[in-house]
Amino acid sequence: MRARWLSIIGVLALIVASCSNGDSIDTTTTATDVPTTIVTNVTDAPATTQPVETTTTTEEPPPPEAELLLDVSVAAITVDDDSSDWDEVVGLAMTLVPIVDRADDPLENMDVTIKMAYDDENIYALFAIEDDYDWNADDHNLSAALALQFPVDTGGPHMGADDDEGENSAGMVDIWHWELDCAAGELNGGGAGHPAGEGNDPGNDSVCNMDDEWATDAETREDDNTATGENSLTGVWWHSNPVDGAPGTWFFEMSRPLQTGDEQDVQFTAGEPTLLAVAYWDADFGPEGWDDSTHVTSADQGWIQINLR
Ligand SMILES: [Ca+2]
Ligand SMILES: [Ca+2]
Ligand SMILES: [Ca+2]
Ligand SMILES: [Ca+2]
Repeated sequence: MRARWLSIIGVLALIVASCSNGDSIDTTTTATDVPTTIVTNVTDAPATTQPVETTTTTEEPPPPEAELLLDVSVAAITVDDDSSDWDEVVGLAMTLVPIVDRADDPLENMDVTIKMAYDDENIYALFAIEDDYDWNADDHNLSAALALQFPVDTGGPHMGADDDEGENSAGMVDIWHWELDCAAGELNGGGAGHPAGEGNDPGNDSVCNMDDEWATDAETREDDNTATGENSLTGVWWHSNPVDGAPGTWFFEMSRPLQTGDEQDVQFTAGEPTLLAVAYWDADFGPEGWDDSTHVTSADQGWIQINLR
């Protein structure tokens, strides 16, 4: 499963790199018009029946970095199939947009709320996206899929590649990459004690496919497979209305130690900001489910700056 996603990360990396450089968006990698940015902070749980209140900002393209802010505060979070522990956590609500525009593909903007929190040991994330329920136990392309990316070196100018071919690396990103091979409510990831797969790469969750990865450019995306790699990234997913095709909200709840000591991971420290980009694959993005290029992302709107208070 590793190779087929290379092009996705490459495109996302290129888009982020392009935005971070302050250049206009490369029309070879995104023909999608960037819509007006829709961002708001919300405190309600994402599953609420209340519509998310939105505020419309400028029609100008946002400047690179720091336009999207997500405050991360201390909270008591348990990774399970319950989001009530996030009720008091302020989130970032935004619209993810298709990274490519192919007229024959049913890609649409999608609304997401991202929350993060931490305690003495761990960082936590809750990704809640409005999308109908599709899950297939035998083919994860017919289910939802998710990726979170964090640049490992936030002091660098950007991550990914700085050329259209994606060959010149401009820095490493840490990737939490989740394709849904296990059912709702099950504990996914290395923290669930799943054995490594694919040549025993330690970052590869061979059971549920919640992998701890890294990338430096479009052609280099791997599981965290050093001998000293720390890959206890753990998560549980569920849906508010798990009936085939029924509208509702997908929830992805995740945690990982703040400090892993793994050079292929971002390290989180209170008081120090870092950056985030997210991507989501919808099973309805193609007749046989999503494919490499069919996804929505935050990258066109620049990095999300996450601030551990
Ligand atoms: Ca929970
Ligand atoms: Ca859908
Ligand atoms: Ca790792
Ligand atoms: Ca990693």
